[in-house]
Amino acid sequence: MPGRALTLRLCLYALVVAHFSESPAPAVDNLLTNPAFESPLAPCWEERTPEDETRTLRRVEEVGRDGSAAVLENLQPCYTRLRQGADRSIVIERGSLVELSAWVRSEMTDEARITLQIYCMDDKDGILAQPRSPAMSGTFDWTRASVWTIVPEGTLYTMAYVQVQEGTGKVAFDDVELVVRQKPMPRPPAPKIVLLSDLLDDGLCLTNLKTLFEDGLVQAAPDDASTLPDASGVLVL
Ligand SMILES: [Ca+2]
Repeated sequence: MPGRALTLRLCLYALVVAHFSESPAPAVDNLLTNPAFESPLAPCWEERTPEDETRTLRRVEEVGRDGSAAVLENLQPCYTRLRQGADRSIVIERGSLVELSAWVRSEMTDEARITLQIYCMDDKDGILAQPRSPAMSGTFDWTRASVWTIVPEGTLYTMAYVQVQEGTGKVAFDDVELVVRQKPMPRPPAPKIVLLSDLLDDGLCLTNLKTLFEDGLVQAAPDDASTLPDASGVLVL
């Protein structure tokens, strides 16, 4: 009965489509603590620029996109920064593609530059990457801001900043997220390059060849042809 078979196939197809369309998107872990500011700022959120006569940095209840928000106020034009991660607690696999995002509402003057910033730091607290989101200014309602980066080789820990530079007025941040959008892509093996040579191991030429061809460089004696069959190239020096 072809009609019945077709009906069964269509039912099966509908079940499969329903299964996949109803499956929730995979959860993405937010690497930040207290991202919605529903708890006191300290100890996770740190005033990178302490309060003084030019600025305040505070958690304010019932002004957030939901619940509380972090509110940075420039009483005078200055650089006001709130951060998380200087304690080296945020460790992300190198080569990962990450996004820092937040919802922002502003009552700042037009001179203000409101940004999010990611810092990727090495084991000596050196900066390996420090991308910022496009700057926003003036007065606007809740708007999502974000910045992306690939965590560089050598990164030990990562920090997240919400900040405003110059201008006066208040800016509120809520629902900050630092998430891995894509794990590192495996690198394809380097093409095999056979080096038929008696170059010295500590010579500059050999050092440069190793940098250029990485693990693909295979050294062989000048008269050794056994490594050639699967090679992508041969150097005779
Ligand atoms: Ca909130």
